[in-house]
Amino acid sequence: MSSQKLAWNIRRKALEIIHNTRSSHIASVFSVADIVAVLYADILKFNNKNPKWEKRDRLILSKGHAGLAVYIALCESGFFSEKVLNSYCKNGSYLQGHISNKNVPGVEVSSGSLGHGICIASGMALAAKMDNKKHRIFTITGDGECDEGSVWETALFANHYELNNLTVIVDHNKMQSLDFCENTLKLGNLCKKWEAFGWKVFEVNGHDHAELKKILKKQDKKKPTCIIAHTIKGKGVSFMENNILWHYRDPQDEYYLKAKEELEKEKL
Ligand SMILES: Cc1ncc(C[n+]2csc(CCOP(=O)(O)OP(=O)(O)O)c2C)c(N)n1
Repeated sequence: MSSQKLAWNIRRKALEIIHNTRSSHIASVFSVADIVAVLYADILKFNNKNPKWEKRDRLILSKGHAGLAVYIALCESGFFSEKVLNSYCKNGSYLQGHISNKNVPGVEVSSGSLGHGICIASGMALAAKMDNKKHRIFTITGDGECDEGSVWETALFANHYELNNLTVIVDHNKMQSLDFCENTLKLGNLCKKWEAFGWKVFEVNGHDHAELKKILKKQDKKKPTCIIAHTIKGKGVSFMENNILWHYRDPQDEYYLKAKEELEKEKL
């Protein structure tokens, strides 16, 4: 499946599931949908018949509240059925709102407490280097998540150990849960900050698949890589874009119908 089709499926299915289960984080899922789609369609090496295949690349979604995007990508990539996907956030389901790896094939680690997934990713990268393994470790963090001190501890750590097998993608939508990042805790110039910590930094449009594909293939000889992906929170549905309400709100009634209509117009 093409990354474009996968991204559309992520948005369209997420709308249905979040509407049905009255769960949250739809704008966060839409923000990261293209990044997740390009990773699963074009970049990550995996085996859906053997999720623990030793040579697989690892993806750790550090902004675990957007887990539905990864669950949908995994379902579309053949890791589990549509029936399992549709159990998301329902009683008895293993598919928790914040991404969980318990009994969910393809999910590497549970996350959701911000600032932790990225640390686990750097530990995995160090372990892979020590064992002389060639797989890569990718992790996606939010820009609000960069308020966490542990993110910057990871930045130091990965530089110190020359973890060139580690790629951090910052979903830089300039928003967090209750306000814009600028009003919550100023991040300044994220590119310069990661560069100052010794990382190879790229800046991309986080909704441009060709650009993402090109940059995600790059790996420095020594440095860990940080991709600052400029995104729009709520991307794909006009009234959700850059509107803080849709971090937690679930689309019902006319909002659901309007969102569905807009997405259907873009169907591939
Ligand atoms: C340690 C921790 N503190 C607070 C929260 C509550 N929380 C959930 S999502 C969120 C906003 C995160 O913003 P960002 O990383 O920019 O994610 P995005 O806006 O892309 O969804 C917060 C504060 C959390 N999950 N973990």
